[in-house]
Amino acid sequence: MRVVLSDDHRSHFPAGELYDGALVRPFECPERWDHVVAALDAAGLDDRTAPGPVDLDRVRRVHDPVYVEFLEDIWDAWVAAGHDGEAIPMNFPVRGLRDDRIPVDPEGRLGYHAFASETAITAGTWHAAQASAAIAQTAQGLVAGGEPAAFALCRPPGHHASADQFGGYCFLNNAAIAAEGFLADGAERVAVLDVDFHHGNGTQAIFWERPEVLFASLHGHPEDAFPHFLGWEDEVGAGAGEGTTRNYPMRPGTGFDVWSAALDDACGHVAAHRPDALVVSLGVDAFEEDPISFFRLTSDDFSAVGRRIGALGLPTVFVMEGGYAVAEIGTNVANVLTGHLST
Ligand code: SP5
Ligand code: ZN
Repeated sequence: MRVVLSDDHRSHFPAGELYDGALVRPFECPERWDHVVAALDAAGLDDRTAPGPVDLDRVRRVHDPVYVEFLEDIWDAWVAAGHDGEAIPMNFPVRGLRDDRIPVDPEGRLGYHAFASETAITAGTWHAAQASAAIAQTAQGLVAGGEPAAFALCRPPGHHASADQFGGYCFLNNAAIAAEGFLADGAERVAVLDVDFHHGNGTQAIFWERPEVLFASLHGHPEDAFPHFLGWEDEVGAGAGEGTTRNYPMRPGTGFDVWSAALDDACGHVAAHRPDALVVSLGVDAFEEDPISFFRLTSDDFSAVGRRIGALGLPTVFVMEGGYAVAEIGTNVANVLTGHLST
């Protein structure tokens, strides 16, 4: 399997994540990438490719141009306004406030384009976010060109980012960018299967009314888990896209018996959609030892996840999302990929 990766992710590493009432070292840290690379080495997944330059025109098929411009210039605007610290959004156009005006002040712009406060923007964030999107684009291009599967080792992750909002450690929605890439390259239908512990709210919102893109997500129930305000089972899409969104919210303590039954059901919907390509939002935070999540998948279970996805027999791009048990993240990712290769 081709693996697309680059070192550019290191330019994004905020000093602080707002967590438990304090600024802590972010869970989404550069060593996650190092551990994945080491485990890919150990598993013999050594067919490495560097990404090409990011295609921002294609990024704008997913993201609002005003949002792309925001990501591009917010750090400089923040610094120019006299701020010393990292750019952290703090207030938002929620119930009772207006969202039809974009503020000029950087603090207001940050809040307008964010849905959560844990994620800081720093000097190197835009560089890393673009590089991460480029990795997804390159992996998608390889699979569109005939490779059976590719792994996009994206960092920062993407599935929480909507057309015009960041948060949940995500800025550009790499999986959605890959899915749109397949459509731009001639695919008629695409599926996005999101196995990250958290609901892929950004991806769901992006494809909500899109009949050609099936989105299916397995995740912690919104009554119990971030992002808290999306991911119920009754969310199935709207308009022409009604029926092409599927949600599998699950409760604290969920183990592989229940989780894999949901995966089977989701895979059934993927197969019924008859997609030309599959994008997997591959977070491994459903792992039993993940520090911020509550499912109970073991490292061996991740091999079975790869085999189940491989049984679909579809051209597949795996896009790295979350996973915060840093010591085991590599093993869990490699297990999915080698499980997939074994089919
Ligand atoms: C890509 C991805 O996995 N993003 C996840 C972002 C989660 N951010 C908020 C985490 C809040 C966690 N609260 C957990 C309490 C555990 N006791
Ligand atoms: Zn996650």
